[in-house]
Amino acid sequence: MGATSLNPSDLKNKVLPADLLAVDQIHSAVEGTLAATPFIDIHTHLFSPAFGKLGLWGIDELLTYHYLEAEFFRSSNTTPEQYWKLSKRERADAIWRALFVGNSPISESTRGIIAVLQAFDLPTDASALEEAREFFNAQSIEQHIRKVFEIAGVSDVVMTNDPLDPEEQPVWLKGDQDHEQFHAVLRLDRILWGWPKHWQQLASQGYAVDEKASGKSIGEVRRFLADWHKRMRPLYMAVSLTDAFFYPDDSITSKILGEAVLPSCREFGLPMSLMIGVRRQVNPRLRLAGDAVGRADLRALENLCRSFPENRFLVSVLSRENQHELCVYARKFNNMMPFGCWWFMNNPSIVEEITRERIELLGTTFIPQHSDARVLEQVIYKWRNTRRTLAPILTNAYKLIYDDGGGISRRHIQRDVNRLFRSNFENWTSLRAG
Ligand code: HDL
Ligand code: ZN
Repeated sequence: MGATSLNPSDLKNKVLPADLLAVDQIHSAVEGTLAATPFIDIHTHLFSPAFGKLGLWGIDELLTYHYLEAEFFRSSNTTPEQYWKLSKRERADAIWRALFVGNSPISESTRGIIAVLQAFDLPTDASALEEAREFFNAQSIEQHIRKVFEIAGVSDVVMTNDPLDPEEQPVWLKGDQDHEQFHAVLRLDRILWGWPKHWQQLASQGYAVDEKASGKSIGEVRRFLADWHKRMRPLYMAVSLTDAFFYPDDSITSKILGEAVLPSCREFGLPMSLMIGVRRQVNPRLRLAGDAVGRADLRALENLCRSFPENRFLVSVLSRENQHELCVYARKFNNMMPFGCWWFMNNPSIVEEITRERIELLGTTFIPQHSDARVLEQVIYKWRNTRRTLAPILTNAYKLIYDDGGGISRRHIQRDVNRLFRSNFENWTSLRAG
């Protein structure tokens, strides 16, 4: 190979001998970089304080998280019907007794509560919740948010905002809900798959739509999206889709997605987030905890990425069996960004498998995780788990470079962590466009 002069940017990226880490320095360099880099949490169900009671926090909300409710019914004789009759406080007490006093908190979700209590120096083995309740009740939400995000190592969280939610809509119509650490997303479930039940809500707001999404409906859905884009300034549009989702087909979902939502995403320069694979309400008695998972036909995603090359797709899939093909599709379509280990995937054993295959197939061109937090303090354990699981995986990836004759610097580890947990998202959205 002929001699080539290095230009300045090559030099910036070249690993100079003096920068090279020794193999035994890699793990601490990776751990230190993960700990010191604030992450962007690209999908949560958190709300900024302007949304009042929609923003959940504190021990009673933490314990009545639907992940824990599902586990509660496996360790208690309480039927769902009896449980739903209890107050929030009584539900939390019942869950604490069943899962933390009567059993060991070794599941992912129960251990998370232990981590949150420990983060605030609260007892993790109390027989009752009084001390924890007193602590959380004494917090002022703005300061508590700052403290929680600092402990969690998170700079920004992205919300899930439903313009047709009767509780949320008035807050947006009132205005001034801006918060520098909370960012909006235009979530479109009610429009994309809930059309039969929700089209009249658009009609009642003056959009000339009909049950079949015919006539002027597509144009009017675009006008609705333009109005809410202006109001919310969302970072992306989003929808959760079942394992049965396909595109294209003759459904209203396909029609509105292809003819209204994706063109509007292009018009406003927004990615479209597709979260695919839920099987809704397999056990309705459990309410929010009643959803399950199914393997989807990702040829739908293939068709969307190929048919809409100008659109950018953020994609998370819920079935473990879909993860590898999602990576392969990401290699075929650079307008698709895999993200997160969603919901039933967010367990160390599966996160490790998913993240290793993503690194092997995609390098750093994916977004490893989001928290999906519904209760503020959950970001503390969800991001602690991510850092704990990612450290050995990244360390191993770098050690393999050494085995094969290369090397790595602290600067490059920082570049990679920044790309994985910040700039892959920032560059796809207007987050830092100011
Ligand atoms: O559709 C979604 O955004 C899912 O994340 C659901 O909200 C689900 O109930 C959940 O909280 N998963 O973590
Ligand atoms: Zn979610």
